[in-house]
Amino acid sequence: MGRGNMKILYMLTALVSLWGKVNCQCNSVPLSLTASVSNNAVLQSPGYPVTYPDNQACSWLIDAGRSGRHVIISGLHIQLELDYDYVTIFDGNTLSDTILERFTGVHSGRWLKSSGQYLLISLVTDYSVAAPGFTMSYFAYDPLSPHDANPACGDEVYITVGETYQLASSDFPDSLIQGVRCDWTIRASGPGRIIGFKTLFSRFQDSFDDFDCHTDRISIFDGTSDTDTLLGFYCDKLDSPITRTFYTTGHLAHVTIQTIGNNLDRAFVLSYYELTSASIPTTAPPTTVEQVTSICESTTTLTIANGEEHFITSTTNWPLYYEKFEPFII
Ligand SMILES: [Ca+2]
Repeated sequence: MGRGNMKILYMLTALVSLWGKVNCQCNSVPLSLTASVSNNAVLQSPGYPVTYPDNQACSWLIDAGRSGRHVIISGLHIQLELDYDYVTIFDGNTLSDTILERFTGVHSGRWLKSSGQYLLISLVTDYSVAAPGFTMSYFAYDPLSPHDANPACGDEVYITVGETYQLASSDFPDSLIQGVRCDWTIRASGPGRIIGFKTLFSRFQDSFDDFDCHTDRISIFDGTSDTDTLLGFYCDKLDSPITRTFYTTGHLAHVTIQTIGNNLDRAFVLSYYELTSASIPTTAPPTTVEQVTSICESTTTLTIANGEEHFITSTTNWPLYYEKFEPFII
């Protein structure tokens, strides 16, 4: 029986057994969400990752907070009943605004940027056959405030307490070109202050095996040059779940970006801010990342210390498809 015939069978079943039954969990008014300039938030469809309900017309309005900012969606994974259930993303705050994308079926690892302050997301499902739905991360990209998020290579950036700053790849979200090398020095307001960094968006799909960032990477140094202590680096592939936070020991930081890999699709947004060492969260993520590879059907013991944050993914390819295992028979 073909997929279409299966759907007709479901339709008949629904008509016979569920006539008049509407399981509506969504409000017709969009749920308002505010995107942060300092953190990613996660939005998921009702019931995710099991199944969404039938007969839904849900919508979510994401506000970047003010004019000049943009809503960035990343890590968008969608599993919908093909051709019958839809996610539509509008470039504005009404259902009559321009459609950025309309999804049905399965999509993985997508990202989108609003042209203005708002992004409206709509989920419409019909009366039978459900699927997991969608999950995505979102934040507000502010290219101008408090400072230019794209300072010229070699610039010194002065920051003050109480603001969140962003540093983005040039022409974000367009891709960086190969062979870029840029350095920036960031100065907090004075001794006794430190600087915290984290990634909001990182698209470095250079190599699935490049977990150590040998090619494209953003590096954070504890001082004013790349000869100072390396605090850590970011080279996360599209949709990496790993968002590490690095803290300087003093009020100076040096950031470098290098792109020498062959991949043409790379971009990033960092957020950073000034704080005192006493205000570092006690649950700060680790400043190094250890990759543990386990073999299926064996058990791996992982040890974590108090305050550490670890991530488990299915494979190093995550969130792309895992590799097919072929039994080897002689
Ligand atoms: Ca459906």
